[in-house]
Amino acid sequence: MTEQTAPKSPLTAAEFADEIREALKYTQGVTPEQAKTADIYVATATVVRRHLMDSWMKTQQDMINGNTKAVGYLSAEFLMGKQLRNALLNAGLTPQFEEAVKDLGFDPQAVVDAEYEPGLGNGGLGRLAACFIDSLASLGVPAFGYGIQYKYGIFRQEFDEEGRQIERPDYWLSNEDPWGHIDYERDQRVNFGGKVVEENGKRVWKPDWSVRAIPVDYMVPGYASGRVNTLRLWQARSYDEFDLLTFNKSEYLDAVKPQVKAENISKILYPEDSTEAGKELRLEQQYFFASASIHDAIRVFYKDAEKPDLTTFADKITFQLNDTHPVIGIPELMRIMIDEYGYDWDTAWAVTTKTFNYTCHTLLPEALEVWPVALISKLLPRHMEIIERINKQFVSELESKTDDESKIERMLIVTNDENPVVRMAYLATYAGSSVNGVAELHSQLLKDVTLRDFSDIYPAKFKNVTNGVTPRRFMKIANPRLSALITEGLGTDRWLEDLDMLQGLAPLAQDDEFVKKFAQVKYDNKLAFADFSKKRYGVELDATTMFDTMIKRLHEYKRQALKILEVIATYADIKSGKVKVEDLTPRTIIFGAKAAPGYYLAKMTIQLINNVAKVINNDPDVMGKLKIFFPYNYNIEVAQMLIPATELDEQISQAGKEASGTSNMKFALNGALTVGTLDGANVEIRERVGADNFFLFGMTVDEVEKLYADGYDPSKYYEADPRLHAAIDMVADGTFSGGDKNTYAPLVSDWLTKDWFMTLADFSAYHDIQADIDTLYGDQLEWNRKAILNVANSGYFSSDRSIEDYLDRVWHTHSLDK
Ligand code: GPW
Repeated sequence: MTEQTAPKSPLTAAEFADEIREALKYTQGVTPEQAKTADIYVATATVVRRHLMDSWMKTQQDMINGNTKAVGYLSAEFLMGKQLRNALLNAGLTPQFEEAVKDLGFDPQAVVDAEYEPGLGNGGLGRLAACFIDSLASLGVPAFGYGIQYKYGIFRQEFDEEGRQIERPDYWLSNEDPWGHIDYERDQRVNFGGKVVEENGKRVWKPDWSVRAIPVDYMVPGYASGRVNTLRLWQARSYDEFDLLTFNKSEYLDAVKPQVKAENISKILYPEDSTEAGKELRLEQQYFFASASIHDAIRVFYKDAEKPDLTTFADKITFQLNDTHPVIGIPELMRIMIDEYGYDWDTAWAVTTKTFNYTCHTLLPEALEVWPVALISKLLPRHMEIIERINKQFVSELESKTDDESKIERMLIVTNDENPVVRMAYLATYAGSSVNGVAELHSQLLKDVTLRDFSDIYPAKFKNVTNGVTPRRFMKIANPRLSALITEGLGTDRWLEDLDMLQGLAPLAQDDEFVKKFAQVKYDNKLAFADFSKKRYGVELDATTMFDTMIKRLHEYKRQALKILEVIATYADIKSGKVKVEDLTPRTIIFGAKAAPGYYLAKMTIQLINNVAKVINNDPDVMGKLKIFFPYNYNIEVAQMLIPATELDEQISQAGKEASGTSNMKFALNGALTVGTLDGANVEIRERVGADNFFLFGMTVDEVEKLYADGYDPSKYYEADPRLHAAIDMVADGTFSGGDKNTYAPLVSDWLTKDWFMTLADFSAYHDIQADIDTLYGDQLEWNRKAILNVANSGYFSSDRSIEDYLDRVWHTHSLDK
């Protein structure tokens, strides 16, 4: 008997079907006969939401009335993915749903597919936030996710005839959103602009425009915890109906300007990932959601009290700043306490420093946000005064701790050059209780390099919390076949709450029967993905080839170029006869990646990949042996199909550049082997799954640093390795651009003269390791044994464990039921 601990509602399928019929009638006004698939989806969502309502209300009550400190996860991005299957799972209604919907004459998967994916994030950072709120709820920790309900999420990607990326608006709210509840009664005013004046010896901010922040609430149901938390996303609306004065002058368009300006704030997600976009509107967004969220927390935890005792605020809630985007919340809490509630500076400072913690997600200097003093002064003049004072206080604190003036200069929160800026990471590090990186290597490099001066002076603030991913979405929901096999192997499904239990699979890697079942699961997942790619993209895939996948934002440091150059080199070897096509291990190479719309080289790399695909996929000389598939608009839905079907996972960033990575964890948990560098969380994955079960190549962080220091010349590598030479020549000679030698000239020139992320230097090692990969793949039993060991030893990478680490090391709080 297998133990079943998954949530299970007593509702029968027949009752579920009746409730769907009722929702169809009373909320949508259609009969089951008139209903379209999308109607069934909306009705089902309505019903599931009702079944979660009691737990949601009880969780809120317990949170407000209990004495457990809550967590406020402040994030500009929440990349949630589709909600229906997750809500069904956590409500214990999945089997009833399948049966009820079939009885109503619909296909359950089609109903699930009818949901439009909310893409309110760019990539890893936003998806991490979504995994974290899932785990907070599953662990029963009272928490709010706070962010922005963008009207347009991450752009929809298309490719044109030439293989170039086209960005289309993602109007995800064009149909009904049954999950979000707009709570007009709990709105907040957010002010901007104007000036600060002196009144009765006090600094008083006289803003000149304001925006109405309206919360849209989403349920965040926990798995087997009976708890449902809240994701509160703010929408910006205007207060001014019409400026009648202007209107009377019949300047109609001018009259609606304030509305347009206000509503612009939540209109669009900035599509840059790991690159700073120092735009005024972005600062408006950041302040908008930080301010509304802090005010909201005060309202919630002090029950709308006229005079809340904010000296206890840090006992009610702790705010986690997801990178620097919400850091403006720090001077905002100072301002609220001093200006709105009359506390003195020291009291406000004591509370503020206890309330905020900061997570850094990068090592790239260009991703560390700075805001011009001039811009903050214009948009938030009172905050600029507060930041200046924090900076002053910081400098005197530093002077008492060090005589090193150049060090103090380097550490300034507000620089004192000609065009002074505020360094948000420094502000967060000084004002917060804790600073953490997202993988061990990353946290170490933060201490040693990026924030070294700070870690010298405030060593106790620096912590590591290695990222994690939710096994509910990325195993149970995305990979039902493997989940069933794991449950069979372990004799229980409790591993979904305690992922370390996967270790129990390790002995089964020696059991040939189990290994064969595992291999069958992988094969079936590949067939399912091939089916998906045929239906969605019209592309036929051969499930007997190795599925070799690289999915992540297109960025130079992630080195998609390394992958495509290696594929080209292999192709060149076949064309020149150096390698016989029969000797090739057949591979399907799959890419998924969006590039920031203004990122020239990244977009050119997309174009190159698409055109290499065109040439290789149509060349009879390699037909059936080598195929590239680049599905456009990679998103969570595609990830959920593709990760379970992947055998080889590419994590090939330059060492010291990827803070953590999280798809690497999803792949290991779904039984892919990784080919990767010693970067980010790859290091910890390899430690856990074992060096024998991981394809390691490339330079280490120290080697990279040394090479930079010695002076890096990429052309030497081009000259030294004929395979690399041939590959780059093929790009340059027009093979992938219809003979046009100019198309990729900027890319080729960058490789040969700059190559900042040392793609060329790592090429030979990367090419060489492909032979090891092919050899192992030739022994399917061995390959799958290693894949099982990857699954068995990756339980550590559950986001439940990450959240437990935050609870212990950073938040010092616990579940409601403890
Ligand atoms: F630059 N990450 C991201 F640090 O997805 F802000 N977007 C971003 O803007 C930044 C980081 C930022 C990613 C990291 O690149 C990735 O390594 C990490 O796994 C992920 O954040 C979650 O921590």
